[in-house]
Amino acid sequence: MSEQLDICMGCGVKVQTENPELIGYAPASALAKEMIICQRCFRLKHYNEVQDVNLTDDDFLKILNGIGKTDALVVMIVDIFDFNGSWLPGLHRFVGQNKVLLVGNKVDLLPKSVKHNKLINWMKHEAKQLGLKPEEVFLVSAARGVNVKETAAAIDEMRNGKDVYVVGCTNVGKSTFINRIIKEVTGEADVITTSHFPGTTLDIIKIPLDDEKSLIDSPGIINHHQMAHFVDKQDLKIITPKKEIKPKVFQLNEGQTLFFGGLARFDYISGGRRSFVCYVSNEINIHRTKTENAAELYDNHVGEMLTPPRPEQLDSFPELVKQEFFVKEAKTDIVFSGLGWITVNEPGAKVAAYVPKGVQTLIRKSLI
Ligand SMILES: Nc1nc2c(ncn2[C@@H]2O[C@H](COP(=O)(O)OP(=O)(O)OP(=O)(O)O)[C@@H](O)[C@H]2O)c(=O)[nH]1
Ligand SMILES: [Mg+2]
Repeated sequence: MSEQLDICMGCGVKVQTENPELIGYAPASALAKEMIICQRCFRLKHYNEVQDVNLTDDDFLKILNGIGKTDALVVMIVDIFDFNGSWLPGLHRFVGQNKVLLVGNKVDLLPKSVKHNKLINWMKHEAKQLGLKPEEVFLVSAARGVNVKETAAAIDEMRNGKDVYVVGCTNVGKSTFINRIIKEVTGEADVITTSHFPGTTLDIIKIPLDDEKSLIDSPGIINHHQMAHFVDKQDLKIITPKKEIKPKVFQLNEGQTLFFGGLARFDYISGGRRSFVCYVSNEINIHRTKTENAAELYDNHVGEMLTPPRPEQLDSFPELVKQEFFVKEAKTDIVFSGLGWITVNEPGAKVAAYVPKGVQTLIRKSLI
């Protein structure tokens, strides 16, 4: 890795020693080290503090656009907890003729009872709906090392002596996945900087393979409709599940409402008494109330009883907007992009989902 002397090993940016305010800054003394990391990566690694950067969506898209011109294998990673929200729309435009493998990461967040084969079939089905036909689909936990070795072996076989680009939207775990592979091969841990903040990797990072080719990490594309972009750094920790989600079951009558903190609202409109299974971070409080009182409750208590957001965030927090859904089929999910979903087991329910303006809601075939 010493040939990339002026590139930060943690995030991929060109290192400069002139301006501490700009990306890539490292003190001159750092250049003497074999592996250089920039000040931003240093702070992320050691203090878990993020320095904002002035890169735009276009900068990241340009990097991805280059892939179509190369002869490579493309590995697209999605966050299985936010499958739709972390999907990279228009991937086929970036990849050109190159083959694509799809990897669902963070499987450790789903209940252990979930059958991996079923979930892989579900991913194939959803990928097809979204216009992508991957050669293969894998399910891993990069953080816990579940199935990474097997997936890496399959990648190595399928790349056919070519470079491998790992792509995906921000925060899906691309760098964690590559770090895990590096660890398996060299024993060295946490080579690339990872963090729970979106936008950690800033440029491509080439990890040499044993045949002059590279395993290439890339900066994540920012999907602006993900909940992560509507909460601040502190609340991001609360909404991001860190361990296996414990589903919470609610028996609701028509005319009842659930609040997910103050971030989202779910109304059960009609369809008889029935159960709803909620999959959200264990740290989010779910509050049940009557729909007729819900708007007033929200106005009076958002930021305190209904939190996150916290009171100091309220000024910049968007209003909740409503979308109605009718559940036509058994086992359907109502998805609050980036926050989680509610599974409805029986058809015939009319419901409404509310999320901050700009966040996506959708209805899908149940993932579990
Ligand atoms: N629960 C869980 N969290 C994971 C897993 N893999 C990665 N993460 C977490 O997801 C967050 C993002 O990980 P990164 O590897 O930095 O994601 P990235 O795709 O490289 O993000 P960008 O560089 O911003 O595009 C970190 O907080 C990781 O710890 C996993 O398998 N399970
Ligand atoms: Mg990264």
